[in-house]
Amino acid sequence: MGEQYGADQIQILEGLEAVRKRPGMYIGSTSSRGLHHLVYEIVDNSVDEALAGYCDSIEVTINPDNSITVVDDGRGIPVDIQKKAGLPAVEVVFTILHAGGKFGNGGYKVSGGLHGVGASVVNALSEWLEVQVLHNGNVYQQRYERGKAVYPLKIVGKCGPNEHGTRVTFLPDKEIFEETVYDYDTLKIRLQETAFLTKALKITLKDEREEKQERTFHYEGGIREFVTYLNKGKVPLYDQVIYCEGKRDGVYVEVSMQHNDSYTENIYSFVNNINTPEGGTHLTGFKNALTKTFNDYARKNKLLKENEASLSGEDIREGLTAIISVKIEEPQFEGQTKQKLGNSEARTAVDSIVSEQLTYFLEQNPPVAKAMCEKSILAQRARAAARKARDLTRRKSALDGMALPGKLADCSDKNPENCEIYIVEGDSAGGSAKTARSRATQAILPLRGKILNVEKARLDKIYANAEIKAMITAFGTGIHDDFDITKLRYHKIIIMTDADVDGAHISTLLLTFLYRFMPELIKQGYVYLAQPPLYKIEKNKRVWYAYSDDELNSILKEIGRDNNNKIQRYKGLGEMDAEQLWETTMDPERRILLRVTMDEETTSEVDLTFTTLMGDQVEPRREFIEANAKRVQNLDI
Ligand code: TSJ
Repeated sequence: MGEQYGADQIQILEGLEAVRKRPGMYIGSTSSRGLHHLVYEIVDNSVDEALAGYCDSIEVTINPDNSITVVDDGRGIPVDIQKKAGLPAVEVVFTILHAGGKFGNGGYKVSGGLHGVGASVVNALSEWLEVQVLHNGNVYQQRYERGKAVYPLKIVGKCGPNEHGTRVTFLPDKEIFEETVYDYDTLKIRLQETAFLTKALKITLKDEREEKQERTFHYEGGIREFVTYLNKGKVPLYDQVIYCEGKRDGVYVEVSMQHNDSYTENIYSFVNNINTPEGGTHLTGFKNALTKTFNDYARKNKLLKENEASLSGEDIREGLTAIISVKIEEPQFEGQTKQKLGNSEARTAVDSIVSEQLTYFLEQNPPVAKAMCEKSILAQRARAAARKARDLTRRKSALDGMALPGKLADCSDKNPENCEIYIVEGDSAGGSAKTARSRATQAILPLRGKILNVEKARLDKIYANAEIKAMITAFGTGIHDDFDITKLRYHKIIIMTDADVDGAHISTLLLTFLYRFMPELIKQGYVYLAQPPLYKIEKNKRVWYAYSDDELNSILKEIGRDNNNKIQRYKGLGEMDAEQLWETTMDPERRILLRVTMDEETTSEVDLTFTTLMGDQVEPRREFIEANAKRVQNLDI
């Protein structure tokens, strides 16, 4: 150490030491999620450079040792000495903990969401990190280990006089992260989303580990293509993707939308490329503008008669896929999780830009306006019918004191925390489950026949469906505006279906219903999938169960593969007697449950998971099941 370490340097080390002591404070968690967050933190800097207009392409590589390399063709992080710190700017970027957004000037910053903490945090949490900057014909380089510079910034070579850019490689520290293996698909989803949101930016993802793969995302149409992508596998109501763009009061606004023939609304909002699942002023501005503009147009053009009621926002948004993307210099986030945009100028900017441009679009495209109007009017009628049905059941339950469905075998314990409900496919499996269960805490609800696909049915039909009504009354929470999670009667809702393709399909239908109508149940972790075994192996009167082919093979390897074991392949729950069902799938001491979770940061992909599976076109559905079979098995336990 010695004298060259002044007060500034000591402060630097203390800053990064704090990050290593409490990493969760800076990147949310040290799980797989935090690990992937490191990549986004670095890539976001290159995206900022693209938004400033100086970078066209970004390349992200997962190296064989699970280190990550990010290269861009931007101006290169400045290398000149920054007066205040007395260090090259690039060294400041990597070694001084920033509040964020202080470095550089003007422009929109991708930071500002929950984290957005920057390069120094990534550096502090990496075993080592190397940066190279191409600038003025020189290649500058510096290396850090656990946040500390190994040598001062130096020139290691020459480059062309017009070459420029930044390259960063880092290896996440195994002392910090519980998981240090990168998942290609997780990075792919996020980078694709970033490419959609940053028109014309080219992003390449390469996997250089054993299973080599590579994808490039490059969308000249930006969020227009995002909407087309989200509507893939559905039937659009008209060909055009409606697009509005403009700038007002320092807010840059982009909106794209297109209806499909389904009944659900898929709107995603972003601020500076960060997903805002809780919406905020930008989303409110959009909804206001759409409702008002559309009703005005419909009245003016006699699509709605004078004596007819105006269309509600919900009616107009039925089957709508839309992206709202705003860029703003100083976003203010509100709400419990600080994910809701609060800037009021974003509301007025989106409202005025969408109102003006949508009015023009509708006037130019009367057939589109007509199709939208007809769909909205049908939605309005279905909503009225559904309201009537709901009022009726509400009144009924008030009179009867909440009649539980007849098929439900309820548990005796009345404390929801102790209680679980098994939703079981088919009457015969339901019968075994009723015999097998632990009566005090386990309730069984058998479901008969096909489960309604809520993606393909209007509200009135959904409320009239017997299986759906049974679930709603059994859960006790109510639905829609009446939903109240504190009334939930079971803290585990367990879907139990056959371990085959049909069973998986039924699970998906049930999950789709829960996701669309009671998303809080999933968000708060109350929903589970039971895991029945695939095989039973018997040898010398001893029994083993295997839940996968891998497990079967390892059991056979252990006990010896010979003619004396009788292996039974379970085709369905119905093949197990009550005792077997209890032992393998229902006994809380021995069973495996998969908790269903959703990643809020890439909500659009969760949605796609459900809609692709449920959509009309068969081909994308099969593609999806094949591509995700592996992942579905890896759901959190
Ligand atoms: F910060 C970082 F290390 F995470 C990082 C930054 C990582 C990578 C892969 C790229 C970058 C980065 C930074 N790419 N481009 C830039 N640009 C600047 O830092 C920059 C360059 C010039 C000027 C200027 O005003 O001349 C300003 C800035 C912010």
